[in-house]
Amino acid sequence: QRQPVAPAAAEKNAALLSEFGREMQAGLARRPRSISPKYFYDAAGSQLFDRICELPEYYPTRTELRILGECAGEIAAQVGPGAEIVEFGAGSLTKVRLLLDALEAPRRYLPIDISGEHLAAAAERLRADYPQLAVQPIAADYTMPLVLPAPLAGAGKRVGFFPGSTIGNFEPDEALAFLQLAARMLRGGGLLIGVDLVKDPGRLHAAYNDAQGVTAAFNLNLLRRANAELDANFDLEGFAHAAFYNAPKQRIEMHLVSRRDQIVSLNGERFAFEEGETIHTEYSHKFTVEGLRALAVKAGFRPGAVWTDPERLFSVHWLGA
Ligand code: AVI
Repeated sequence: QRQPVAPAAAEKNAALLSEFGREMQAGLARRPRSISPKYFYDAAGSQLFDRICELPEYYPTRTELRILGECAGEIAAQVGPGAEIVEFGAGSLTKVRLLLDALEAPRRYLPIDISGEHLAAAAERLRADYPQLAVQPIAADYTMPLVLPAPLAGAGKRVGFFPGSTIGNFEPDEALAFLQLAARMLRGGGLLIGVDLVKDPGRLHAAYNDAQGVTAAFNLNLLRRANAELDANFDLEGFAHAAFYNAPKQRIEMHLVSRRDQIVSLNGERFAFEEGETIHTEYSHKFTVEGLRALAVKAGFRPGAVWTDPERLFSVHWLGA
């Protein structure tokens, strides 16, 4: 049960809270309880995610890198010379290096990421390694409309890069909205997108329930972050990581499950949890090749080549804009 606070105090508190605080408060108040996966990625969460990418059970990262490496020649032929690469949610700018190494004389790289400081530092390192490339970081939320700088004179195609199957973390309507935005931004060029494929549920279950418990720590980090940044008192031992494959919806669902009846306070508000009650923290949608292509058509793209690994675990698509 949500215990109301006096309206004046609630208003003042809401004004003082960060976006994370407001969303956490609203997420705990609604049923079913939920919070956006974007709040996983503070410094500790980003480090845990990097560890997930190295786990033996978590196949997406290494499989995508393998596809990008092995199909680099064909991808480069599709993209053409002098391209301008726009990366959505660029992070540490690591995967793009594989692409840059394969392409013929890429002209400019425009990485977009919400975390401006981290992006600026990563851009500096990239400049040092690719002195011929113009690197122009853009600190912004890439799910919002934004105006890109005008193309450089004589540049080739404008090509979006969206690896890692991050599209799977969006709700279906958000995924369509993002692709529509990208199609408009990249008109005349294309999008290179990495997408995790529907597969044996056992394989998916293992990838999100690793033996070392890193994914569990990643999920629970959300509560640790709430304790550190918001005035919250989650008992991390009082919640368990749960991840399962929802076959009809073609998605992994991650939740935090209350291990017992308990009351948590956040910014002066008290939230009662019954044993077994959950907070939904992430969807990770999986796609068929045909399903992704159909979604891309709906968004205004012309699907082109698709590259996969021999086990068909993961796919990289060229979508003409
Ligand atoms: C970032 N994203 C594509 C990852 C995924 O697989 O959905 C996040 C993740 N969640 C748990 N493990 C990895």
